Amino acid sequence: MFYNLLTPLAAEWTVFNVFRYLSFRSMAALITALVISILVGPRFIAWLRRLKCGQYIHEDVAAHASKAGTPTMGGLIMIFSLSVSLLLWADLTSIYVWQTFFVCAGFGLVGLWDDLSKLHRHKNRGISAKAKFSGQILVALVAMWFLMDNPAYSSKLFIPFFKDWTFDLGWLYLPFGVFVMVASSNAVNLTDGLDGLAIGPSIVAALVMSIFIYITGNVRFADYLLVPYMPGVGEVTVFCAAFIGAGLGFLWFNAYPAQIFMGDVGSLSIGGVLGYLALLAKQELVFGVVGGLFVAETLSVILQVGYFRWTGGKRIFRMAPLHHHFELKGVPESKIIIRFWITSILLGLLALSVLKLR
Ligand code: 57M
Repeated sequence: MFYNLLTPLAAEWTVFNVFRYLSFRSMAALITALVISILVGPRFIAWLRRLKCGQYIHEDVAAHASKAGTPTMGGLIMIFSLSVSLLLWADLTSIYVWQTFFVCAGFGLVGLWDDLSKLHRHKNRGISAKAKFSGQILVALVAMWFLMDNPAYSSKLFIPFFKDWTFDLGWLYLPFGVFVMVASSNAVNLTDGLDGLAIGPSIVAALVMSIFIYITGNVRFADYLLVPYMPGVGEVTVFCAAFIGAGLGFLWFNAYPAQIFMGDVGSLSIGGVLGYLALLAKQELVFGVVGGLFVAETLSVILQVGYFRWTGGKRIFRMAPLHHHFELKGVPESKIIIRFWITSILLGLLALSVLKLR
């Protein structure tokens, strides 16, 4: 809004030129979203407590018993503060910003549907896996239509570390893109099982993606770093910054010991939008590195279930996803969380090294 209202005044008062700069607006968006979530958090948590929107806790991991009744659906704090911050600081004529917001809100709605139905049903049972999956695929298909409708769209995959290697998926890019978003959404959901475990690596991934998005939208940087240029995409940096601010604000309350969980409304929207950002920045494969922690958590479930069926009852891990394995081995929750964060920071740095190592 400030961009649209105030930059026209720059001809008379040069000070308003500052609203043109992506860097300035991104910082402001981050701080605004952070402050809003910290301000609304306590009221929202108290309101959820009054409504008795507490989390059902499984009996299998004893250490979690004390978490019973912790309010869930904290993802709504993030989506609210992100929305207000975007309204203030983004260029509201940017189609890319609206499309990215649609993906975030669309996946969020599927998650909210699940969260709300869990409240009304017995023992944490939300909507059916089929309904959840269909909702995710629907949102992802619309997102793919946004991408493929763009004249600057490319169905090529850029192979990290090899500047001349590309792989054209052609029409297969459509199912591939849907897969990236839906898998990412579910992977963040699986990871969201300890305080701050999902939001920390999500903030790191958003930070890395914001750098790639900024470069993709800047003709000089894109050319210099051999990244495909997409005019106008740079504005999504403001979205990423607001997302990071909202995530940090949520972490304020979700940090161990958590006062609130993000719920599916948080995990599905975060995962879905991170996948979309990777497609937008044409960093689909690099995203596998940035989100390596989410990949590892998902793989642990696939391996565990596969091995269990194959051997007729044996397990590789004490329990999947991976964080439960460490919990059951007696590693304290806060240690697992911080170690997973450190791993995700390392993976983020590794992904960024792709920029120059070609
Ligand atoms: C949701 N939800 C958390 C909270 C959060 C196929 C199978 C691997 C699926 C998996 C599963 O259901 N995963 C998806 C995980 C739950 O958190 C809520 O859910 C939202 C995210 N969707 O925002 O609202 C619990 O996680 C804990 N939590 C925190 N802090 C947080 O900030 O402590 C969450 C956020 C909360 C709280 O205790 O109640 C969850 O884990 O349920 N299923 C599992 O992960 C189960 N694993 C399992 O059955 N493994 C088997 C096979 C199937 C692979 C095996 O290894 O043999 C475990 N889930 C739990 N206990 N809770 C089993 C043990």
